[in-house]
Amino acid sequence: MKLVLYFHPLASFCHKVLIALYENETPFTGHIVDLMDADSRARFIDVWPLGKFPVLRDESVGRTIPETTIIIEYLDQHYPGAHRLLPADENERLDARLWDRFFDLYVQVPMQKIVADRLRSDGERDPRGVADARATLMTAYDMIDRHMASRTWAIGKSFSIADCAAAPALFYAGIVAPFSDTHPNVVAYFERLVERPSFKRVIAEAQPYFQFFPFKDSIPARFLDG
Ligand SMILES: N[C@@H](CCC(=O)N[C@@H](CS)C(=O)NCC(=O)O)C(=O)O
Repeated sequence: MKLVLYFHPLASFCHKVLIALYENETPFTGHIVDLMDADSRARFIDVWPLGKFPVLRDESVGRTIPETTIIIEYLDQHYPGAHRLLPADENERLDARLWDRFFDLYVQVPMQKIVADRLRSDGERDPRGVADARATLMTAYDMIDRHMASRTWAIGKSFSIADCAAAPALFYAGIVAPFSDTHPNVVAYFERLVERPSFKRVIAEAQPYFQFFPFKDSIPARFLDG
């Protein structure tokens, strides 16, 4: 087996796949992509022209696998570990895929919009887009709060791909648009995610890079300690 993951330790979508890999202790070689470095960027564009990471490369079959959801499904199909992140039961699997999409599209994507806007120069900012992203996040928090009132993990009792998506999404979203005083079930769910060893490891590995996060001053102190 020769799995190579192109990623960056600070990037939230990369965290999603790292959690899946760590949950099953799947062996892989990490290849850090620095998009600010012209050579590193050019080499990565050769692998995946859209320049979005993470991307998995399975050298044993010469296959490139982009998109976090597809990467986790690929790992589940071809390198299954003790912990199946796509449940065997059809109804549960549909639920896992639904909540995976939910956390990607309605938490990660609006969070990314807010972060990306902070990096723009004054004349390039998009206040309307940021306001829309904040509104989407609030609706998503309301929905997650209702959903998690009766569940341990996103689809119930077992940890799945949906929780891999939820952990980094809520981590960064909670920094740019806090839910701590308004959504108690989101808070309780997030605390369970934070205690998960796979996610703890991801956060520990991201710590040296938090200084580059545009909202670094709002990162809770407990995540900054080693
Ligand atoms: N839909 C993609 C999203 C990946 C994505 O947006 N990755 C971000 C990092 S968290 C990225 O590559 N950003 C760099 C850029 O857009 O230039 C997935 O699920 O893999």
